[in-house]
Amino acid sequence: MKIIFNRRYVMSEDYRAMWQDLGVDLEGHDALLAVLGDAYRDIYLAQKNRPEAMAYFDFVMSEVHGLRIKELMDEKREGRKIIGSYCVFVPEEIALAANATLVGLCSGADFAMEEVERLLPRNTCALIKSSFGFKLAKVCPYLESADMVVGENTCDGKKKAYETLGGLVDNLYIMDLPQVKSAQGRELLKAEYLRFKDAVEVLTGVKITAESLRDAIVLVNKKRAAMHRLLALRKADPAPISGLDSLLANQIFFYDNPQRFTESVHLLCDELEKRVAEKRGVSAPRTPRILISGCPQAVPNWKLPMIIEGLGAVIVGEESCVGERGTRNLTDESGESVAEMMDAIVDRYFAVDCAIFTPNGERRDHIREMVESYGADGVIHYGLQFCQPYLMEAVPVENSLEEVGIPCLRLETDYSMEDMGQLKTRVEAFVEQLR
Ligand code: BJ8
Repeated sequence: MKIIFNRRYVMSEDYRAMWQDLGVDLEGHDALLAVLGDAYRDIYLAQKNRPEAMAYFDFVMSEVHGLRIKELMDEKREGRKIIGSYCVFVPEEIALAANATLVGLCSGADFAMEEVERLLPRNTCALIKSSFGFKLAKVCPYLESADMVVGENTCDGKKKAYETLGGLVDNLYIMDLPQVKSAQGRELLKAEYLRFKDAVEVLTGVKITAESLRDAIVLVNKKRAAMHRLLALRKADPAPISGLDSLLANQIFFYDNPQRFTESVHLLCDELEKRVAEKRGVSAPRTPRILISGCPQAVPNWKLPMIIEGLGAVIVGEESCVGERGTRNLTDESGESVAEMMDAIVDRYFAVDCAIFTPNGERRDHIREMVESYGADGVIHYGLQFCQPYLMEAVPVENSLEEVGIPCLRLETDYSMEDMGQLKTRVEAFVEQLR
């Protein structure tokens, strides 16, 4: 089978035997890839004036269930373990230091919804339902290849859903997470990261050393620093890259080989630097600039950016776990012992301002800082239907932005296309207001 995402790259191998070995349902998987390929062509490849260096990211997407899975299978044959995660609180540094690869698990599209709603209440957010849909339908080769799947006690929906997921996934590991940024909260996170370190060492049979942990910290820091460079370039007016393409880089951050990803982001940034110097952008100067804030947008959830940029605005930042909230801070590299480095990892992750924390004023501060530094004219708050943490925080976010005169549009949606018309109307009116 060949899957063609663009003219330059054609999936070169037949991966069906590999998918079959993993227990992937080929019929359902073909249907998923067909939808994904069509969406990618219509949304991504139809964009005008894309940086040449996006060809790499197009290639990764075209091979996201092919070559990348083959690479993971090759790693497994060499004795490496694969760990799947649903949340940015799962530290990649610990996995890498113990000879494991961490991958994000698909949760950005509706699949097998009838079966999902037999297990979960209808009023569960699309992200959780999607993770169940991919498992029930057996269409995610990442999930099927994972030696350990980490679920985290974040929102109520996730933590109760994982109780049910435990019956479907036999290698599910649950990580407890604090909900308050207190000394006790930090202690809980530290205890859980130490417990996770032990579990990963048991899984891989590899003891984490100061050297392996330092190498892993440096590697992940480099990946994040490359993203910081990309984010900084988006501050230019005209914006040198679309929000859709930047989101793609943020999404691929969770799947790709870390070194190769870092190099590819730097190559992209080299090209964007030239664009900025020449004042060349993806849209005209003074195009309305929008910051998206809220729930994560996992692959292939490109609905909202497609609408926003299709209406002539440009997205200049994502306050999201698939965005700046996920990549914001680096881990201190000065620790010498495993204990010191584990403390540095705890400090880095404890600063993530997910809406599951209470109170969570830091997130409001970060949104205002991002508006200022990216020169955003307005904020679109993206809440997934039934996501209590982010929908609850949407009102204080809007109020906080109003205080500094920044318009905010609160949207609530899911992964279906049924509300496209309504969303377009609301976003169009908002973009007009910003002009
Ligand atoms: S650190 S944002 S990745 S938990 S959309 S499942 S919150 S009901 S995804 Fe998240 Fe980790 Fe936080 Fe980030 Fe629940 Fe809301 Fe659904 Fe959500």
